[in-house]
Amino acid sequence: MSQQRHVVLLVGGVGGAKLALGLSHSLQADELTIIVNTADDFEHLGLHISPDLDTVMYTLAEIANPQTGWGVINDSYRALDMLRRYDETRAWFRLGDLDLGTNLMRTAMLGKGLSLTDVTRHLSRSLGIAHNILPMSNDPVRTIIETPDGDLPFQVYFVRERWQPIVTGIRFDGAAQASASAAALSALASASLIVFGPSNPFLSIDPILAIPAMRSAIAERKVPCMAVSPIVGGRALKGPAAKLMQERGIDVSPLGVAAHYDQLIDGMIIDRTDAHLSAKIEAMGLRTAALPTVMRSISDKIKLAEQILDWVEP
Ligand code: FO1
Repeated sequence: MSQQRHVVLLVGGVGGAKLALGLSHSLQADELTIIVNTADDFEHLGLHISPDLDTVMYTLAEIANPQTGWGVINDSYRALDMLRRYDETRAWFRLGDLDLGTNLMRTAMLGKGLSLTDVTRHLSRSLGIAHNILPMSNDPVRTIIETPDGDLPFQVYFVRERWQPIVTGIRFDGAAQASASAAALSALASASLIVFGPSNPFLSIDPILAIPAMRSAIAERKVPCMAVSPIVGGRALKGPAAKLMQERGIDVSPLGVAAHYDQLIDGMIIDRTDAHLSAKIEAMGLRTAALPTVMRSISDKIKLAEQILDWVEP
């Protein structure tokens, strides 16, 4: 009996969310589960903010800001403008008025003792999303960026300092003690395919893998695990992935990404620009396909999703 198709996609922010949208158009609700990094989460202005969960949710609801990839399309910033009059040192994180609604609701529901998994299910279902968006854990995990001038909380590094500080180390405080969410583990147990989205390996995928039960679920997988390279032509499409690789002396190419994931993946999808690297990736024992991985339009996202599914399950 052929196993029920169930793709489990691990993602962080914008890049991974685009592939999630493409896959959500090709797969039924019970055929796709998206496990999202929550180590970017932070308490800000008394709110629990989950940037990657919201980026995936807004993207699947097709209300994400198309310019930035995060936040809500056509949002206004009147609350932020008022806040700035009282304390401009806390206005660096641009939280829009509609986005505020999401974060107010999440904070209120968490305050009533609901889990981040239950909160995310309520928010995503309320936005009409049928597919399952799951936090990697219901426990707090926080990315800390180590720099020559001291430690920075993730959003301070990424947003306030525009990821310019030199990174000497990355920690995921709380990961070793965090439990993978039961829903995420059961999704992995019933997966027919695991995909690491085109997200930052060090800041989006690694925090998920830093949770012991997550890493072992993937290390002991019985199905293929494929990574989509977030590096195209020696550059990251968005964010600090290439800069982090340079700072760590890692080859800024899909080869460097493949080496980083090591035994946790069985194959890698690279961009056509990097097709010349296929033989070297295969020499690492990985299956590889060179596809158009740069997603601008919705049809790019759907086409990439369909090509990945055809390649893995012909
Ligand atoms: N990223 C920025 O570069 N500048 C911002 O002002 C900003 C605000 C923001 C508000 C809500 C939200 O969900 C995400 C936001 N992001 C912003 C993106 C966020 O910092 C990153 O998407 C993730 O943390 C990394 O993927």
